[in-house]
Amino acid sequence: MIDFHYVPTGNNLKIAIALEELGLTYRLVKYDMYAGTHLTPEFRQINPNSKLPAIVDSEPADAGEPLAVFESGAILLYLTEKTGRLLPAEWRRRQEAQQWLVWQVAGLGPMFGQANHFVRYAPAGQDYAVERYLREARRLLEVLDRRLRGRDYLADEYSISDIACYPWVSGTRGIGIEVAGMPSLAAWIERIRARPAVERAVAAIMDADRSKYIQTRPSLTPQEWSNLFGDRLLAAARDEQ
Ligand SMILES: N[C@@H](CCC(=O)N[C@@H](CS)C(=O)NCC(=O)O)C(=O)O
Repeated sequence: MIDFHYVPTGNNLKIAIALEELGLTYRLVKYDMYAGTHLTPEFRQINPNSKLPAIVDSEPADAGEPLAVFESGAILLYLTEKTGRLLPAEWRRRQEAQQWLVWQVAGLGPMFGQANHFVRYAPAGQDYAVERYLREARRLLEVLDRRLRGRDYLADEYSISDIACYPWVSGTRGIGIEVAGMPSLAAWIERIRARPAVERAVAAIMDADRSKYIQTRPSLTPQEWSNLFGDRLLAAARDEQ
């Protein structure tokens, strides 16, 4: 049994998709970032970085104590190692899949995260930051489109690198980026969207609360702002609450 600690956002959808693709049994443990339910000492035992997703596997490979894993890329790698699936068996392709996975977690994820922050949450008037991150997000999409020309998947066969990229890339309209001019990317998005496991994953975690995380300029209470971006988040990193 795997406990899947999550909020209904893109980084978490990666893990839901992988769990569904792999047919693993999991239990959902939901958090509310606005209310700060992830900023507890108990959750820091699972993820010292206080971010979602995280998993706890009660049947790890060494048959030892339950094992907690955080960081979406590490969780995806953990699940492939556990099952021997979703990473190409062929050596050269596997290198490619791993490279695109790291590209997502180290590049596309943080850049889209900042684009999302400045478009949705920052006070109006931050034009330089908005333009900087949207331009970079668009550049990364162009890189993906070029990679996918003549290919169905990033490493030719469907793998965790596709799963890692899909959630952010399929939701760009919300921050004002259209993929219509990137035909290979648009076709790849539809190919993945149509997978039954992807549909099940979306149904499992992207519930009505999803809308909370894709609002533009939500009016946050001081407490919510503190939980999301302010002192309460910092205090959790210091283990002060
Ligand atoms: N690099 C992390 C990013 C995780 C992340 O930023 N998660 C967001 C939700 S999508 C979060 O937990 N935010 C809570 C917070 O910042 O307090 C990963 O890939 O797992």
